[in-house]
Amino acid sequence: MKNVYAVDFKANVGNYGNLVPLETNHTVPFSVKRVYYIYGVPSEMRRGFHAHIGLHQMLICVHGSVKILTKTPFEEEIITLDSPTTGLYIGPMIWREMFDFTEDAVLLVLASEHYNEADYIRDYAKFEVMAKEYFKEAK
Ligand code: T46
Repeated sequence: MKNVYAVDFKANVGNYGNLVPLETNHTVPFSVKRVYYIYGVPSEMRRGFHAHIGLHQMLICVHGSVKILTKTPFEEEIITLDSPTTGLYIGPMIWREMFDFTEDAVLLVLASEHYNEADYIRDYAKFEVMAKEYFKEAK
């Protein structure tokens, strides 16, 4: 779907273990200004429920698994992230919800900007109006 896609990262696999390099403006399609990770999420908990106005992010479940719902007013998708070699790029104006975290899940996120609450759209009705306009113009 628009502004969302999965990326396969190449792992250096050796008998001494595996290594996955991530390079900004290359395998990660933006410059990274912030990194955070989410873990210890109870299995019945759902997080997210927002979109971003301008932020670009790459989500990687480096341990365990989690499902990610991405949504615009026109389409929606659910992807399971369960590999440290898979990234999910999420660009601007995408509603996201994260759920079904396994107990051992660690969701690593690379972000293009520093934390800024003003970039969040946390009201779905407001998101729908803004996203309809955004995707009409982005056609
Ligand atoms: C996103 C999904 C995938 C900070 O202080 N700094 C930060 O960099 C972040 C990301 C959050 N916070 C604070 C703000 C809240 O008080 O941490 C608390 C939890 O954040 P939030 O409820 O936004 O967490 P999620 O899991 O719903 O969403 C997060 C990101 O905020 C969001 O950008 O796309 O993960």
